[in-house]
Amino acid sequence: MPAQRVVETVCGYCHLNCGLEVLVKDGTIDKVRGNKNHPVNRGALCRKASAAKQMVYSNERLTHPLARTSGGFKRISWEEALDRIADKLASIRDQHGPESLVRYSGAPVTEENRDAFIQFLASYGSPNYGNPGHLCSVPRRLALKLVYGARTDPDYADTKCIIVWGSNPTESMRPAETTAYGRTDRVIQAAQKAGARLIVIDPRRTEIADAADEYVRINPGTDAALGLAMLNVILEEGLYDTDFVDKWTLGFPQLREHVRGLTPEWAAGKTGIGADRIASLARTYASAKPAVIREGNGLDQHANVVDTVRITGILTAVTGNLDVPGGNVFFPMPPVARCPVSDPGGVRLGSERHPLFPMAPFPSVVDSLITGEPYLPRAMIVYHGNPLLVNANEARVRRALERLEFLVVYDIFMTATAELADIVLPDTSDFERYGYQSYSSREGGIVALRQKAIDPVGESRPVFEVEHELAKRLGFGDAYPWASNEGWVDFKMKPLGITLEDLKRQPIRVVTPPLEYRKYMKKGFDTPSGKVELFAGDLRKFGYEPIPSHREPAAQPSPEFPLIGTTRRPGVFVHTRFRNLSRLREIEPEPVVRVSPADAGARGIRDGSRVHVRSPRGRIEVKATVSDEVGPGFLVIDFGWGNPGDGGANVNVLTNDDERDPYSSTTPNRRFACQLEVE
Ligand SMILES: Nc1nc2c(c(=O)[nH]1)N[C@H]1C(S)=C(S)[C@@H](COP(=O)(O)OP(=O)(O)OC[C@H]3O[C@@H](n4cnc5c(=O)[nH]c(N)nc54)[C@H](O)[C@@H]3O)O[C@H]1N2
Ligand SMILES: Nc1nc2c(c(=O)[nH]1)N[C@H]1C(S)=C(S)[C@@H](COP(=O)(O)OP(=O)(O)OC[C@H]3O[C@@H](n4cnc5c(=O)[nH]c(N)nc54)[C@H](O)[C@@H]3O)O[C@H]1N2
Ligand code: SF4
Ligand SMILES: [Mo]
Repeated sequence: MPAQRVVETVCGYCHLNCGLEVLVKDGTIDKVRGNKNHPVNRGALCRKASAAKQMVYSNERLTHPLARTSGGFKRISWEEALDRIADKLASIRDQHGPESLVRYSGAPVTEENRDAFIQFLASYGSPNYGNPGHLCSVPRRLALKLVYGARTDPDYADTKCIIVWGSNPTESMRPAETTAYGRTDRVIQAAQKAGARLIVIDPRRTEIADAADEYVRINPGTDAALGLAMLNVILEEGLYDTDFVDKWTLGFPQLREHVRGLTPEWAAGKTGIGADRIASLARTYASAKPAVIREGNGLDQHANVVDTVRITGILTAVTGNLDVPGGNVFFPMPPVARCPVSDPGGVRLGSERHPLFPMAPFPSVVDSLITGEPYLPRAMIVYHGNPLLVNANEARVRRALERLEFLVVYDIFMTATAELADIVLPDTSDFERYGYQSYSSREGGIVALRQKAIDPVGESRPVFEVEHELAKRLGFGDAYPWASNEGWVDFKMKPLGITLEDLKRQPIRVVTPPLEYRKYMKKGFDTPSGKVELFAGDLRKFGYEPIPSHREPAAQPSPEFPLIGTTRRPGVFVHTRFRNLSRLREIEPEPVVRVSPADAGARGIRDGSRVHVRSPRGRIEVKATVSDEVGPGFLVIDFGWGNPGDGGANVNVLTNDDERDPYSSTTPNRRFACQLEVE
């Protein structure tokens, strides 16, 4: 009889971290299915996870360390790889100082990824920790922290009105940042069925826009103008919550003065939305009580993101929708342990220009590599990320990465970034190692165990074991707080009073008291004044304005580049991943530019034509799809292509990294001027 077992675990392919059951037969994965007991997906399985077996056993997996030689990459042993990395990092530290090492990890889709090499970097002595955070969540979190102390998530269950603002939850499956509501692809529909009005604000008419009661097409990067004009209507017409504003906000008179002239007529020309429509949107949102705003990643990837989300946060607060049932709520999260690193000192790259950003923004790392100011980074460890393809202006990022003395890439597949590396390390997949995931919910903060279901494929090794091996070689292994992924889980669980063994017995646990509303009544808000800061006076110290504003995006149509391009995230993939899985590739075989019938007609472009898109930064070739999802004057191009062997063009060849958000260094990856041409 073959040995069979079912391993309860957590998917790590995207931020949802759904619960899975893995059927293991004779030590290999036989089948993956959704776990009915998991609070996120309740048994559902998406197309990506149903291709999990193909991913794990792909013959393109990295199965042993590789070193660059003049004749291409050559196989080396782990001993040699670890020794070479440690020797090089030791000599760089001695010659140039520890801050010359930069850590980049990808989107923190798992908590291993979030923590990977953080402890290592600080123990080594470098403050230069980064990821694509400047394009993803971190600017939104920073904005909401400035207004009311922390991020909120929508409390959909009892709401009357939902604004999906720059989010595409049908594809991203992400109706919030961390909250487990049940089957996430259905939460919003369920609220709608229960009577909530759904409004979607997006430059592209997405699937959820089609399902909405109201779709508002907006010119990308102009949401701050829309939000300010909504505030103008709400304040002028007295539609705000006077009691909350009086007791719990700071700077209402200044805000009122600030938005006085910012009328719907003022915003109409900027946003492309009619003035009447803006006024009615403001009235609908302010009078439907309670109401939620789901601020999504569509707001992040613009050069005015922080002020934009400060404005949406202010809308939530002044309408009395903050931390109330059916509003935007501070959900409880598990208080897991933080890495015990202390501040290693040194000047973090980008900190002079972006003093409030909690890490080294990648565009600032690129600047330093190009200019040598304030100093030249020498080495980079890339874990679970693909910085060459995902950052704006691929050509400049490539030039920057080529200036590194030493690049280590630790992935499960060969990537465009890994092709530039000196050493490539093979990681285990999510099914081959331990980890855990935190979630919030109405019932309380939740942790769930990611279990090792099978032995590592090839010679792949999990991250915390590798970190520890390097720490030992560099002389700081003794004090290291864990030596393996298992040790790391135990460490993180300590404040909860549980261990990995406890989690194995009960892999999904609610570990905090249930959600409470209006917590500010007891403890105020986590801002300098303890109130919601409509006017954040402390920002002056850092050279920022206390009240958020709209800034016109730099990319505007011109005779040479008359169109505005933005990007789409194809839901069957995750960023640059999975193009090598035939099951998914059948659904989305190649990157596409969506173009309006008017712009296609004017250029003689038909559905399926091969076209070139040209911007001031470069040119790519893609297939055209003629669609009224897109308004005239705009293009939507698929993001995530460009890895070796995928045959598709990277849209970030076209994007621009000159314009930056002053707080977060965010580049406008979702707005660039371009032209569409047939050969
Ligand atoms: N124009 C444009 N640019 C964008 C975006 C956009 O929408 N438009 N989106 C932005 C956003 S929101 C984000 S978050 C970033 C994403 O940026 P990244 O996170 O850097 O990109 P990914 O493609 O997710 O890279 C993840 C890498 O991890 C590898 N990987 C997968 N599983 C494992 C594992 O278990 N271990 C290890 N070691 N590696 C693994 C994959 O093979 C892949 O190479 O891109 C940003 N850039
Ligand atoms: N299948 C799948 N799931 C994923 C990912 C993936 O790559 N694939 N990526 C994960 C990651 S890292 C993230 S960050 C989340 C993101 O998940 P969400 O926050 O839901 O964001 P997106 O799915 O990128 O959708 C953003 C929407 O904003 C729109 N948009 C672009 N610019 C603007 C603008 O200026 N204003 C407004 N109002 N809208 C704008 C876009 O057209 C798009 O429809 O998804 C996660 N989940
Ligand atoms: S939605 Fe994301 S986390 Fe859930 S099964 Fe699919 S890829 Fe995995
Ligand atoms: Mo992201």
